[in-house]
Parts: sequence; C-alpha cells; structure tokens
Amino acid sequence: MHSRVTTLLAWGGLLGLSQAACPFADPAALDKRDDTQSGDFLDKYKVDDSSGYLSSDVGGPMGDQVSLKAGMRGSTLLEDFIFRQKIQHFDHERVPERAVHARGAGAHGTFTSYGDWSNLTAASFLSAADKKTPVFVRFSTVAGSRGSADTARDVHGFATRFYTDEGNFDIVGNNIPVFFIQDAIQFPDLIHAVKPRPDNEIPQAATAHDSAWDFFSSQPSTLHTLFWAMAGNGIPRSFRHMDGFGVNTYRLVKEDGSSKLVKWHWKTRQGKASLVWEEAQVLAGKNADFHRQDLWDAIESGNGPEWELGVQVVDEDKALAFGFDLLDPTKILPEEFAPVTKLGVMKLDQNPTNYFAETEQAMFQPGHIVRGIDFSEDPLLQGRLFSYLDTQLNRNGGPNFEQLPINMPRAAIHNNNRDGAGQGFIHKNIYHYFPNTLNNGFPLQANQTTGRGFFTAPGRRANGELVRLISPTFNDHWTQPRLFYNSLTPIEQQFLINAIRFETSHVKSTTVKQNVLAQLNRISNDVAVRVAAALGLDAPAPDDTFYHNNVTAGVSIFNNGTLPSIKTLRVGVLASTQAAGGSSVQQAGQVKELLEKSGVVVTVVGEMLGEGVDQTYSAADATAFDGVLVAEGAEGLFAADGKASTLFPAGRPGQVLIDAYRWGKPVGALGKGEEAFKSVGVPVGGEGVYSETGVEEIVKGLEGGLARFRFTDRFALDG
Ligand code: HDD
Repeated sequence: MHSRVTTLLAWGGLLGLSQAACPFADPAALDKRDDTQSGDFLDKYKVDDSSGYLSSDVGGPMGDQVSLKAGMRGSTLLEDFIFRQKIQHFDHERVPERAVHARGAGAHGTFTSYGDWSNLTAASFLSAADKKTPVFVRFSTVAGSRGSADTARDVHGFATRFYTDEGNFDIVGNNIPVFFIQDAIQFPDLIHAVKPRPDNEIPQAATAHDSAWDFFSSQPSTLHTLFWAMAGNGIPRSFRHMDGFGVNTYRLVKEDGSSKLVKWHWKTRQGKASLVWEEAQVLAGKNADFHRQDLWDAIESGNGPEWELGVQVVDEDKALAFGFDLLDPTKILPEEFAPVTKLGVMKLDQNPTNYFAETEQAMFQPGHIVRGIDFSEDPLLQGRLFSYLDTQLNRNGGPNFEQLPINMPRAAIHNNNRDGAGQGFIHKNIYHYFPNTLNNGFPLQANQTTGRGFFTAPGRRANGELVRLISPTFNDHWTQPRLFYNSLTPIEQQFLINAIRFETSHVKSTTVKQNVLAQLNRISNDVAVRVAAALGLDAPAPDDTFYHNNVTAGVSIFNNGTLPSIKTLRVGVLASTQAAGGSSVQQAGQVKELLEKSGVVVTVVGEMLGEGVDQTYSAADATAFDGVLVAEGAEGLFAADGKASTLFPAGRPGQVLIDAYRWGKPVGALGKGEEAFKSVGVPVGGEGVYSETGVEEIVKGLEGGLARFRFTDRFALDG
C-alpha cells in the first residue's frame, strides 16, 4: 500500500472513518478483492461516524455550526470557509436523475451457478457448480420522475450487475419480455410521447394521456409491450413477484468460438402476482414507497427474494425459423419453441447502506459484457450500447464513473485511460500508451490463450448495402399481441380491457381514440368492441386476416395456481381495544402468533395504540394487507352509520374490510366478527371469505386464501 495512503488511513482511523474514507485510495488493493458475499466488497468504502469530531472536507476538525459574522448582528463573511464548503456541497448534492427509470430501488445479493456451463459459454461466472458472484440489482419504473409513486402502471426495470471475476456483466432488462420500438432511433420519440406534457408537466408517471396513445396507435410496434403493460405486469404486487427479461437477443460464446443466440430470463421464486388497478391507484397516494418498502422489509426480515437465471438458446441459423425475427425486440420467443434452461439462482439479501452512493450511482450498461457473452445485431440493442454510456457521462459529469465503488469491478483494472474529472486512481506507469517497450509492454494485450481476453463471436457476419430501413422481417405487429391476449385467463383479459378503457378515457382527441380502436381491431375485434363500448364510439368491422387462436404457456399471471410461499405476505387483524374487556385484542394476538409461524407479517388494528395493537383505524388501509381478518368483538365498529367511534374517521374499519374484499383479497371473521361482513356487504360463505369460531381453523383458511392470493370471481366480466 502506498505510504501516503497509509497516512490517510491513519488519520481516517483517528477521525472515526472506516478503512478508507477515500474510495479510490488503492487500486492495487482492488486486485485482491476475492470476496463473493453480497455487497461485502463495499465495506472498505464505508464511513463510520460512530465516533470522532465533525471535520471539514479537507480534514480540519470544526466547531460551532454557526456562520462567521462581522459583529453579532453583522453580515456573514466571505472568508467563512466552513460555511462556504458546507453550502456549496449541499448545492451540488444532486446529480441528474435518470432520463428514464428515474424511480427505483436496489439491493445486493449473490448469484450461484447451478453447474459448469462451458457447453454454452466461456463466461467465468458460469464455469462451475456453486460458483458464487456478488450482484447488485436495481428495480424501477420507467416514466415517473425520482419522487413518483411506485405503483404507477408502467413497464418495470430489472437491471442486474454481476461483479464477476472477469469484470462486470450487466443484464439491463425489464419485467416485460418485449419492447415498444424496434430501432433505438425512435427511443426519444417514445419517451417524449409518454412523459408529461412539455408545457405543464402533467401527468406524472402515467400513460393515460393523448400523446402516449397517439404514439402507440401511430407506431404499431408498441402494441405488444402495451398489452403486457396493460395486463398485470404493469402493476406487480411487488418487485419480488415479477419475472425479469433481458429483452434483446444476445449471444453466448464458447471457448472454441462457436456461438448461439440467447434470450435472458429471470424466473421469480416468489411466484408471479399483481395488484388490481384501483388498489394501485390508492397506493400511489397512501404509500408511494410501496415497492421499495416491500423489498427492503423482505430483506431485513431475512426473506430476501430469489430468481433463477435462465436462457433460451437458439442456433445461429435459426433466427428466422419461428415465423418472426429473433433480432426484433418486440417479439417473445415462445417457450414452446425453446425451453428456458436454468443456469443458476440469485438471492438478494443485503440492503444498501446509502441510497445515493449505491442505488443512485449504479450506472448499468447493456454494453457491460464479459468474455463468453456477445451482442446481437438487434437494432434496439445496438443503439442502447451508445445511449447508456453517454447518459452516464451526463449523470456523473466525467468519464471516471466506473471508479465509483458501486460501479467498480472486482477484477483488476490496468489500462492507459487517464485523467478526467474525478480521477481517483494514482497511476504509477508513466508510459501510458500501447505498444510500449519502456514499461516492458505492460499492460499486455490479453487474447484467448493468454489473459483470457474478451473476444467477439467469430460467427458474427456483417455484409450488405448501407440502408436506412427496418427489416421487412420485423413487419408483423399484431400476431404476438394476440398470442399474449389469447393466453390470458378471462379475468386477466377483462383487467387488460379495463386498463385500456381507463387510459383511453383520459384521451381527449377522437382521432387518437379511433386510431387506437383501428389498431386494437387488428389484434382482436373483441377487444376493439369492448373498448369502443366504453368510449362511446363504433368499433371497426372484424378483420379476419389478422386473427389466430394460438396460445403460449407462461405469460399469464393468474393462471399459475397458488403462490409457492406466503412468507412476508401481510395480514391486518381488525380488533377492538374498547370492546369485550380486551378479549378482542387478545384473540388478535393469538391469530398473530399462529400466522407469524408461517412467516406472515401481521398488523393488529385497534381504535388506539397500546399493548397488542400495532396500528390505528385512522391509519389502517386495505392496501397495506394481502388479507384481512375481523376478530370477535370488533363487529360493533362496522356500524352502517359509520359513527362507531370518534377515534377514527367515519367508516374506516368498514372501508378496510370492503376494499380488501373488492380487490379480491382473502377475508375472514372469528365468531361474532362475522357480523362485520353483513354490515359492509361481504357475502358470507363466498370463495375466499372465511368464518370460523376457532383461531386455528381461521388461520388455516386464511393461509390457504393468501396462497391463492386473489379471488377473481369478485370482479365483473363484460356481458
Ligand atoms: Fe433503457 C435506463 C431497460 C431500451 C436508454 N433502461 C434503463 C434502465 C433499465 C432499462 C432497466 C434502468 C437501469 C438502472 O436501474 O439504472 N431500456 C431497458 C430495456 C430496453 C431499453 C429492457 C429495451 C430492450 N433504453 C432503451 C433504449 C434506449 C435506452 C432503446 C436509448 C436508445 N435506458 C436508456 C438510458 C437510461 C436507461 C437513457 C437512463 C438511465 C440510464 O440509462 O442509466 O440510457
């Protein structure tokens, strides 16, 4: 270690800083980062303020945090360097938010390979069974700004960085396997159309407006992704309950240079689940942090989420073999054509220590690939390779953002890149050019036999005339949205139609609405007719040239039976602190004890906080629970006149219960608690409505209901 650095570290210790206050203190030390535990490699950068004195940015201990003035009542002096530094730093605390995906939450974890996948790729992180690689994942929504609500209907980002021993590999994907456009040059148009209006910056984090649907209906490549977003994928129950996809086609390259085309998949182990739209809207006001809170809490409680990484593998010469072009990012590769081979599992088990340093400064790039992985010619991916690098320069203000701790690879960095704003490395090599003899040729060029150098798949071919065209093999925009729609359950189809009705009802232009109907009609006359009915417009006549009855497995959220686990799901037990001599709260406590054995998170709600009561009716809401139970003795709070107590706004307990029911959640009642059902109109004996006198019985019923998650028979189907 350099001696100056040692001195710095000694001072750091004195001032209560952990190992290295300066993140870039010793690049050589980075060579030795062989740890594989989630996020642990960041420990050396962490600052511990549990002791020491306040100091300025240049290390001088500071006294009173009061500005220096010319006399007791005089002006503040320019000479006050303590004031200047503090205010200046504050003034520069923000970096530009991401142009898209500004709202997000991240977590650390570990990826474990299931085996030696050298039959598919030379990537080192997939080279042995049980090989572990630290990962950082950031989930996000696309359209909203950094402070927008988590539950806005949107495509959700699912970006994963693998800190492999041969450099960083990022899968910058989404929870929807397709994208809106086929050529990156259209990305600014898409985002301009979707984002708020340029004059009044309305609406925030929403596509329910004219310009979005104008673009969607004028650019039919958007339809497939739009259908996924209008279905439950646009409003997942949590980040944990959604799959992820790399979207673009990539290549896996073997040691011998042979390559195959692949699609990346993240398959959730929590099961897929979505909210219902009204609930998501209410949540946007009640708890804008719903998804980040859920992820954080799950990890803190030791129930970090898991996903299996899979690939669909296709021979290089089969890119056009399935009736569409594998280079077209608006198409899924149905699993019937190519099954998903599961390569390993990722578990997220460590929350960030500092949101800005880690989550906000994580700068992902589809261009971060490692040996054994290569790009495809997908024109969307090709454009992304420029945009992410470029946007990181803008966000960080200089070219050294890869040196930020969260972006720094675990592998050693030796190259001749120098200087630039925020340069943190102190390079010793004065012969910083290649080739050189004066530094004995170092750093050397790696190749396949020495240094495990990155290599472009030799199978890639480029030929043809220069054209500014989209390939005719990308031209079909309607077959796959219909495939998606056909593969949903009737209630999911209804939700999708309801979502389109909601969005297009906000559209003012009749021309846009008619264009939407024309495009929908190419997917399904049924959809067009049902949307048109709500808009008070005529649907176009059916056009059989577009229709087919094919279906594909695995795209439905509601067709997957029960959730694999009910751990971390949340139940609200509605009790009464005042009624029944405390027995209501006591009974709620018994329910809580039993449910917690299954990992369910229970909140006992009462009129006032106190022994055994976690939340008041003033603050309780059905959005906070996946299931609701009424304890005996609480039934009096559900009086139809809503005036049961002055301790909460009129009607709150009933609202919690009826909302839970209306949104399809399991509800239960113990003994006389059942009277609450009658007060608010919950049909006793319906599916997912449990009434029991014994605590064990009701808990059993409710647990079954939580695993079912939503009871969709409570929602109306058209005609
Ligand atoms: Fe993108 C961010 C996913 C197309 C340009 N994108 C971004 C993030 C995700 C995606 C998950 C957030 C990463 C993070 O958490 O920091 N983007 C996708 C997917 C696409 C896609 C799955 C289609 C396959 N993106 C796409 C195109 C372009 C961009 C075609 C531009 C030509 N995306 C960006 C960006 C962002 C970004 C402007 C904003 C912040 C950032 O990159 O780091 O460069």
